[in-house]
Amino acid sequence: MNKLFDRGQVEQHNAALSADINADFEALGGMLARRGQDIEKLTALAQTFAVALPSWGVGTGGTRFARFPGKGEPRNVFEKLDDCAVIHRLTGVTPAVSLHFPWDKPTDANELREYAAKLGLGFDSVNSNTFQDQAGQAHTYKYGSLTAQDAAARAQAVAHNIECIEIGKALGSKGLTVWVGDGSNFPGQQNLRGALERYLDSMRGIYAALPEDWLMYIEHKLFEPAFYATTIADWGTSFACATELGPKAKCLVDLGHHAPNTNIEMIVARLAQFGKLGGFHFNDSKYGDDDLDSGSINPFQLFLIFNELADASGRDAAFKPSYMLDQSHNVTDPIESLMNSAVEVQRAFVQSALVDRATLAHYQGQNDALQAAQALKHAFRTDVSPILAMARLRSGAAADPVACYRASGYRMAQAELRPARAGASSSGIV
Ligand code: AOS
Ligand code: ZN
Ligand code: ZN
Ligand code: ZN
Repeated sequence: MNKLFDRGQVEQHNAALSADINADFEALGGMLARRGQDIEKLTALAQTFAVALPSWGVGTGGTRFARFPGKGEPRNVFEKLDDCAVIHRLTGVTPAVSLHFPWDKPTDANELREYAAKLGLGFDSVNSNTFQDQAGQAHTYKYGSLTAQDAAARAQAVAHNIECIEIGKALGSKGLTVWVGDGSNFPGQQNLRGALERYLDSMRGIYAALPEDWLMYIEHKLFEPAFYATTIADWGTSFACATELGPKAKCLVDLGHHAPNTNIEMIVARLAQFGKLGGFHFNDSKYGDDDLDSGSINPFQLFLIFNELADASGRDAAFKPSYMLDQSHNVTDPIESLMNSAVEVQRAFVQSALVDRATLAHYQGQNDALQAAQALKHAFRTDVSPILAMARLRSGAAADPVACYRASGYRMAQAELRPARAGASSSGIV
């Protein structure tokens, strides 16, 4: 597949744009220098940024109503990796892929690992799936998985998670993300405390199977598919469970998994303060778990989250939560959406580095609310696009990833190579 993105093609694209990028970079560099900021340092910082790709994100998503397949969708895990490699080739910021089992279960983990390595990709944390039944499965998850009343269903869910760890070990992953849809749809349907006790009991079994250098990420979500009470609904429950389980258990924040208007950056600050912030599923949303492209609805919120992360890194250099995209692309080419989204998250990261923390602290100390807010806005309003483009040029990625991708004809070529299957559908659940 990489034939479409050989060196020559990207180099040609970059050559055509580099004079403009250099000019913009110089102009921004001059402006930042007057503010006491070094554009070279910021560009080097931008080049350190990485965010993992969700294997399920490269297929077209859907809703509970319908899924409208796109052209040339990947049909298996190898083709998903091919698409992820294109994203990394053109953005330079997505070197790892997060797999979801059993959707991506390899017949031969070594073969998959080698295939990924040849594409220049590694594997991020692996995800278990006990939110749907698989063909031939002995016990149903209709009434829950890790919290099910049925001990056999719980044992099956625990065993599946342990199997995910085993596959992940063979692939070189270092973490397991556990999101369960368990909960209830009616008041009285479940004993609320009993469900959480069963969850903890199941999670202890999974935790015991974690290798020394692995982390377990607990992903909470307010509602859906359980519409009355979700067992792991909020960061408080997630924090309590991670604390109960031990140091290898951390909390994962998916940006779409909160009640509307929740102050997510404050959750980030709290979890970081108590050493339990494990990582993120980046996306954007207007109403619920919309899984829209990162930065497409509320880029200021994304910036404020990164502002908290910059504060946390300033306090502890070892602080390094894991970053991943978790999105559903229903009306766009998933490769384009993922490229844009990775760049939007990188943008927020660089903008947060522009915040003059001493000035901010000064205004905070003076209770100068107006100027403190302006200190943040000043950074947020700065267009760092030339820094991002220069970082890509220097990393050998594409100056304008979407333009380069469109010019390549990759999607149309895949449409030929990967004809749609009748009734084709990927999960559509994200
Ligand atoms: C579900 O809403 C979550 O965001 C999970 O991260 C899930 O495992 C993933 O989106 C794939 O469905
Ligand atoms: Zn998620
Ligand atoms: Zn989501
Ligand atoms: Zn979600």
